[in-house]
Amino acid sequence: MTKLYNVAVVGATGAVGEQIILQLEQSDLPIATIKFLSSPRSAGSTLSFKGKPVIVEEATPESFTAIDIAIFSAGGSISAELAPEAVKRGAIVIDNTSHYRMAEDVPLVVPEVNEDALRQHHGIIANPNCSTIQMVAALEPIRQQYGLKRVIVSTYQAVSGAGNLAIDELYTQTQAVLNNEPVEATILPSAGDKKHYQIAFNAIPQIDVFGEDDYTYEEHKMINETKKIMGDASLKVAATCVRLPISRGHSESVYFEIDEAGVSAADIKASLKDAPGIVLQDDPATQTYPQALDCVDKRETFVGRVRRDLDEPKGFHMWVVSDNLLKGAAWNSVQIAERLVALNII
Ligand code: NAP
Ligand code: 3JN
Repeated sequence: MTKLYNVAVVGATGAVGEQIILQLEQSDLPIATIKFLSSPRSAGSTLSFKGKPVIVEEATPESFTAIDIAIFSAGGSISAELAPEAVKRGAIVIDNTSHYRMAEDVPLVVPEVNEDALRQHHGIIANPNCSTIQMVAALEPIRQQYGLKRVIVSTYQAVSGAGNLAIDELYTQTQAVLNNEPVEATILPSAGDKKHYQIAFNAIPQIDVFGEDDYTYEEHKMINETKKIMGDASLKVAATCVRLPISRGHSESVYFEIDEAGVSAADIKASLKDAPGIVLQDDPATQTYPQALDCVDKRETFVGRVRRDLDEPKGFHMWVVSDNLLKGAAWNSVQIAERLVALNII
């Protein structure tokens, strides 16, 4: 008989949590019961799952009694406090925050790239940062065929990556600008930082706060997580992360250098064409390339504008687009849960 699982979603009322619920509804995961958890602010409100109402509960250690799979997306401090409580009670945690990503005994997984790492888990599995996920998904088929030496990425990130309040801020500011009214900024670029800037009709080269080396944490996440997922500490990675007034869908300009010589852009496109989770959209003659607007609600990572660098024969450029709330967060998490079941790891 098929085993059924008791599933909890922590942060169910958030931008990522809402999408986790939708992905679970569409998933093949055999679910016995579902529990939606939040802070006391949303506890008592009603969400729905597969057409049935579910009352949101406050997340506490006891919430995880009899839970098999707990998907967390309520921020790092909540995962720090409650993920060990969930594990203690027998659950496998799939954590969307950065809290455990670089911990040695925690697998950091994008199934298309390093699914085998799931076998090494000790209760917690980390979901990488959204910008990292779509980039490594696109680079992996190329790396498998031609090796990978260096990556330089610039991101064009949607506001939904910063949560529901940031989406509200973009819409409110846009309306204010169009109505010729004063604009208020309280969330972006980073709710926790000292200054806030208008995102409407702007481009802000800061995502998360700055580290001591003048890179932002988002940039550090991309650099460190890419090396960990690809299992290559010597891979050279540099990142510049930028927020744009787009509600959903992260885009990335990715420059990469491969090991092998004599590889053409057509070869790179061929390795992407049938790669898992990748859709190649690349035809300059018909102005075909991935766009943020088209990726919304899709699980795949879209790649286009593949071309060889004009000066560096082992260097290539590509444009990588994905729904940051799906492959970047909710779908990758639910996909991990599905793979745990398929691989008999749970
Ligand atoms: P959001 O829209 O602001 O939602 C935050 C969620 O966390 C809400 O459900 C909120 O519940 C809940 N929460 C807040 N404080 C809590 C507490 N003390 N106990 C339990 N739940 C609490 O944020 P979001 O965009 O969904 O992001 C949530 C987290 O997911 C982020 O902090 C980040 O760590 C992670 N994330 C990961 C990625 C990725 O790249 N994989 C992308 C975006 C976000 P209330 O409704 O009660 O406030
Ligand atoms: O801003 C984005 O586009 C992605 C943001 C992700 C994020 C937001 C708040 C906290 C993270 C993350 O997943 O890295 C975190 C965090 O957990 O550190």
